[in-house]
Amino acid sequence: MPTSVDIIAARLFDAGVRHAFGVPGGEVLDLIDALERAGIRFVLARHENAAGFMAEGAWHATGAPGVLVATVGPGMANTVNVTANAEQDRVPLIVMTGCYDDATTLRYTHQIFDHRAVLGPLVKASFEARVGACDVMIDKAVRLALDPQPGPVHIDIPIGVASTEHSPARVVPIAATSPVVPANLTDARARLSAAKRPLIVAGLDLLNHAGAAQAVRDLALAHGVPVITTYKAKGILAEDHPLSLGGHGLSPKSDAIVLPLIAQADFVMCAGYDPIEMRSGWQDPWDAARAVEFVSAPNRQAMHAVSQSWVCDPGAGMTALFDGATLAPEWGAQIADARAELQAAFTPGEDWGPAQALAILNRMRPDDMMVSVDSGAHRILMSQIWTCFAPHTMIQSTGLCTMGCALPLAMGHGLSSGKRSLAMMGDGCLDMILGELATLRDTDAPVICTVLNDSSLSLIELKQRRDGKQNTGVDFGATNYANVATALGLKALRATTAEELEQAVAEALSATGPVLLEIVIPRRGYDGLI
Ligand SMILES: Cc1ncc(C[n+]2csc(CCOP(=O)(O)OP(=O)(O)O)c2C)c(N)n1
Repeated sequence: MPTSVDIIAARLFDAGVRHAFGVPGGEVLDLIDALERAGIRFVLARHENAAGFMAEGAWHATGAPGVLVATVGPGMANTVNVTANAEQDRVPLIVMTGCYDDATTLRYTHQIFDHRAVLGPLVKASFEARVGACDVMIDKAVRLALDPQPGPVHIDIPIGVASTEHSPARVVPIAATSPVVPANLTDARARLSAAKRPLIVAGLDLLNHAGAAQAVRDLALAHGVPVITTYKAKGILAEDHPLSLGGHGLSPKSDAIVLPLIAQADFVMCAGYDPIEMRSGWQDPWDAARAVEFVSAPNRQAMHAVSQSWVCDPGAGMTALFDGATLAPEWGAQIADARAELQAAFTPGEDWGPAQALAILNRMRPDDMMVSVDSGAHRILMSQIWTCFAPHTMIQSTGLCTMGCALPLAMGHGLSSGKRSLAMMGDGCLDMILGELATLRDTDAPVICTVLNDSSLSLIELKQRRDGKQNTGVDFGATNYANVATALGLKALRATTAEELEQAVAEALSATGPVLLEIVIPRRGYDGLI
């Protein structure tokens, strides 16, 4: 007879899960044991938050929900940031925490607080595992996490429930929902056909529906419609294509080029566009009368307005909208001009600094290499400089914008896909999760962990200086990250000039195991760049 955790583990395996990430405690040992028995490898991280990002990386690689395991009390408390991230960044993360049985909590208080109340506001649902219904619960958790817009689900597993044997209650899993083709498209179709300057604004919802990104790309190419994406949707149309205007959302410098263009569009089609990624400059970027949208979840935000909004698979919605369309866009040279302006705005100057470093990496890495990027000035610059040739090739925290995500994202991705990936971090971000370099060593994940070392929280320092405030709490002492990595037993490379970086990148790319690549850049190097 299986135990509760055997049932949970078997159902997660059926859902495609092959890795779970976390930090153990006595309260989750049964669960970890069951996961391993079911064929789900448990990966020990150094912090639960990083483990959650590894789980997200695994989801990006496989499409199966991410699984994070944390123990009672402090372990659970460490999951808050990554659970908030999963809510903001639409990640199907299943957070499983160990807890005490009801009878125990009536008198025992050590490490005990209400896990479900803590995570409640952040998750789609929080379950407590019950004997006799674990299969029903885990099926619900998987479906809720994945459909229709992904998000986190929490499961608290009391110790006594975990080890209780019982037979499964229900074998048939809950069916995934099928795409719905929207109706009432007559007016929008007429407006599309009459449009002279149509524009597609593509967002992250497109990535979560099978074939949707490809459908929108094919429509744009077939009808000659230019595409702007958010950072998460970068690569839906290869960014070297003449119709691609690249990814946007956080750079005032790039916004100054694309927002005026959007204002001139006479028909804006928002395809899976979720403004949770966008900075405040993206409030009302178009005239509502000239815009329509296809979204996974009802538009309850007030960042932008549209004349018609359909809740559906945005790929199916866009395909239905274009059905029978004959377009003759008349953008003239405007798109090519905007592309040239964007290119010029983010082409590095002569001086050694972050733009030059990122441009070298962008030029030398393989086109299909998955890259993750952390939060800070480096992320904004990289999102503008990096050329994505396909969707899902650049991952980052774009809703919550939390620090400390890039290395674990790349590790989870690399461990699941077996493919070499690149993590790009600021030094403040790496400092936050330095212990995960030990996880990188232990897992042997095929990751090049790159750190831009300028001894500063540059994004915040820039804002502080711009606002005329005193320099405080943003600069810190110099760390030699290559030495740290060497001490941990990792292969380490260090570059302080463009020439050294070219050599280091070539060496890092030819290695197979994990590498730490430290790039030393001057402080205040982001001035004027983003
Ligand atoms: C967990 C968390 N704490 C604080 C912030 C605010 N914040 C955003 S970017 C940033 C600086 C990041 O510094 P670094 O990693 O050195 O990157 P840089 O800005 O220098 O590129 C800070 C503190 C955040 N986004 N997340």
